[in-house]
Amino acid sequence: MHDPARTLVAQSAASEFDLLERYRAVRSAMPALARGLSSEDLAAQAMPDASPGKWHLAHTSWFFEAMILAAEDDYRPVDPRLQTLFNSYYESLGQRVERHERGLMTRPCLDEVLAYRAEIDRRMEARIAAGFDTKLEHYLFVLGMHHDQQHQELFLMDLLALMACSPLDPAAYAEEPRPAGTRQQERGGATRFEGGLVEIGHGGDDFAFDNEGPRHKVWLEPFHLDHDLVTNGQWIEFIADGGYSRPELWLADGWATVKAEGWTSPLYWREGDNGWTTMSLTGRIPVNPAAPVRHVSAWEAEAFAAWAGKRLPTEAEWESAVATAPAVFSNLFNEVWQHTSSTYAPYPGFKPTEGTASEYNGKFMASQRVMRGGSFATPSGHARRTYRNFFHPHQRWAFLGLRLASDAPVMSKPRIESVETARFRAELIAGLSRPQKAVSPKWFYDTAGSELFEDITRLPEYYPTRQEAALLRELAGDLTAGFGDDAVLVEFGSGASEKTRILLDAAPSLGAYVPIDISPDALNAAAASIAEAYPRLQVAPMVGDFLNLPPLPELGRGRRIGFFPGSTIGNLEPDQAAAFLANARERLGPNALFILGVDLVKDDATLLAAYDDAQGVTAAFNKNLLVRANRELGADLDLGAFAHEARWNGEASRIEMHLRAERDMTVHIGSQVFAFEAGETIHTESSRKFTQSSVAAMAEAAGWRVAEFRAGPAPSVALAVLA
Ligand code: SAH
Ligand code: AVI
Repeated sequence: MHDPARTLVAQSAASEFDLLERYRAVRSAMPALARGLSSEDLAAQAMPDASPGKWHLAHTSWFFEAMILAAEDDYRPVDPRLQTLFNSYYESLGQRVERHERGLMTRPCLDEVLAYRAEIDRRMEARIAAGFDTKLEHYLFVLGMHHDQQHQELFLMDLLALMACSPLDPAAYAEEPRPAGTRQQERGGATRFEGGLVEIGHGGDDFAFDNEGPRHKVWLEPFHLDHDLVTNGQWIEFIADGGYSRPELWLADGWATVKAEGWTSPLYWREGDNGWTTMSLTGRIPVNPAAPVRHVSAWEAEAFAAWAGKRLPTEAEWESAVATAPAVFSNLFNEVWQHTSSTYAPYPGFKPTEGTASEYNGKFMASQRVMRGGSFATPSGHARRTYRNFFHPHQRWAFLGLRLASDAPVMSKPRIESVETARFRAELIAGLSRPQKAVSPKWFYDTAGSELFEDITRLPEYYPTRQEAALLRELAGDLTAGFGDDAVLVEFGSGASEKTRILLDAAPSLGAYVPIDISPDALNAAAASIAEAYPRLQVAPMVGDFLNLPPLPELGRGRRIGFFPGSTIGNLEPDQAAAFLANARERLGPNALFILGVDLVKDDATLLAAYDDAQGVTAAFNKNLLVRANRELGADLDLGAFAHEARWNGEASRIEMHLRAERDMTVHIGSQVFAFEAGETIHTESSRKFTQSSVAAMAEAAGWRVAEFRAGPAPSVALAVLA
């Protein structure tokens, strides 16, 4: 592959000997390409855009004479006539033969041109030996060598165009000249580049054409750039899909060109009985589907990109991507120049080279397109990543192809993870690392989870909420009788605070209400709604984990009443429940009361139905854990690969909810990987079912006394008053 570090001009520091060696190497290349071609091959001109080989041999010599040698005092031209004949486009150097007439110059003949070339080389070698006095002289010398190299590629392009004019499909060479090296393997895929404010263009002291600078800043939105070039095989699909007959794929000027030129395939392609063939420097050959497509214009490249649902990269995207990750791409510099969507324009602050060479690039900066990279025919060491090649958008005789880009979705700014999310991440990772994968049910309750729970409370199968609310209504008078004035009601896992209203209605002298819940949205909505319905009540919601209770706010003068309905205590492990009750007793202070709602042991069928309802709401509630992990932690849990399961565990007297893996799989949370075997479960919730004595044992272990225990009708739940 091309090595950008090996450009010609580490030469400012190079010795005279190195310069001479380099000069000779560069100058020997074109005569080597001409060897074996006939003088007729080298004299004819295929079309106005192309030049005869003889002209390239002469013009590249003329360049050294006009730019360097002619600057000497009393310079005597090798042959004054050649000054005009081989001036390409330099207005300041007077008359010239128009480009389209270059093929008409039968004189000087090839031998004379080669003699001219030899004389220029003799003079240049003497000039090199004398040394270059100024930076500009040195620059022009190196420019002359790069100019020669550019024409080496043009020589091959123009020669191919000429060979393609013959119905005999002649081979210019036995083997394709590939100074840029062999083709690399395709890699597949694309890399995402973040873009932002990047710098492109040439800076520094090594050689570059004037059009490559100055280095400057460009803003890029995130983009993808394909690793590989578009292949002939892909182009054949494009053709087969009507690529050349669907105006909607083409830019207007491109479509006009397609119609005017009658394009139906890349330049040189022909369809025969044995499929597509193309013209190459080794004659007519079958189109190799695996090889990068060649000889497509910018118009065609644009249409192909539109067909492929992608786009051409801008030249800044191309350069920035190649500077960032050169190793991910195949064939950057050694197959085809790659079309960009950028029009050829001066970079901000562009300054042409001083003097005659100011006409080298700058005056073409209109109506052309930029191509990047390099082709198989580009001399080794000639191209670099800041190199700007340019052609008109309809031109396609150059070795032009394409590499596609696309817009990359803007990723939301990395959010600083909330403490709560960090805990969820840590607990889920720890829980999935256990032999029996398990996670606390408290992580069910994000906004969606809290809403799903409210849906559960209205299910026909889910009796606990209805039964408990009925019992509360029945007992409200008794329960609130001992509250006294200005009491503070502290509710744990308050959720929607619906049951609370039953107590609040029965205790109008209550001073304050402190709902505590881990689900902020549910808590705040409930608190606001209670505050509105009970304007005299002070409402002080606390977001957080009731297993980690902070000191309660100093509100009201009366006693504190703990309220823990819904059998949420059954969702705690027995030791957690005991610790919670003990801690709550401490936080509530002396003389506190505690109203505890529990679900009671009953027949399995009733229990199982309550946790595996016909509508699948409980299943959705259970799976919300996965939804939340995917959204909040960026996990990749496949929702379809897990099934909701409810089990009665008689030994532990609890209903268990699990998420069962339906197949072997691996799951990622950040950098962590977890393997699941089919049938393996995540234990997501236990819902313990109590008896009067198990409630008493639990309460007493935490220092409470059961002052009252009232069970309701079947399916029964119970309310215990602890003191
Ligand atoms: N008390 C209501 C809601 C019960 S649902 C009722 O009886 O209908 C359980 C509630 O407890 C949910 O709102 C959930 O967000 C909350 N919760 C669960 N674990 C929690 C914890 N460790 N800390 C604080 N709140 C929790
Ligand atoms: C909140 N908690 C008491 C409910 C229960 O019954 O254990 C949560 C629940 N899980 C499934 N359905 C409802």
